[in-house]
Amino acid sequence: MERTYLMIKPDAVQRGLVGDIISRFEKKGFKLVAMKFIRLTQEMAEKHYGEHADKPFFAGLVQYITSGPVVAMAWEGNDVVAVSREMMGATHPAKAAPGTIRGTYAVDIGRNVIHGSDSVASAEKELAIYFEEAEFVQWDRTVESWIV
Ligand code: RTP
Ligand code: MG
Repeated sequence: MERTYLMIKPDAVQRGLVGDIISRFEKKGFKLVAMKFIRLTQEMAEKHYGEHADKPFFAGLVQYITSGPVVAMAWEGNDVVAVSREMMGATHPAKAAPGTIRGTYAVDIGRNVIHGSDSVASAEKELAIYFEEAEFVQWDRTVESWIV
């Protein structure tokens, strides 16, 4: 089953949006398989956003993502990587469709509420930063057949 890495960013934790954001993915039908409430170290942040290391916004991005706690999560489901990116909305909240997470809650590209892996390969790389293999929880639910 496909997996993605989703992270509720520090601005969303501060604003009390954790429950709503998790709820959207639960109600969609995706399955939560790992979750941690943590504060990223400088090293974790630089690794997570390594692909942006040469961008002008990199220092500010690392400062923001380490500024407070985040919710680090692994979610499973059919096409969860692409579908969760759709649910998040565009990177720049001004371009994020109304009703998406960023379209609903954000106005600033540097405070855009949630992170989601942009490909299956990125998901594997990112999940390995935050979780040991043994931390992924295998579980079944009886309503599964009604959702997928
Ligand atoms: P993320 O990785 O955080 O889920 O966001 P994303 O895939 O939608 O966007 P990405 O291109 O990976 O950029 C990572 C984060 O960097 C910040 N950013 N600032 N022009 C700018 O000032 C700029 N561009 C990107 C955003 O906070 C974005 O989420
Ligand atoms: Mg990205």
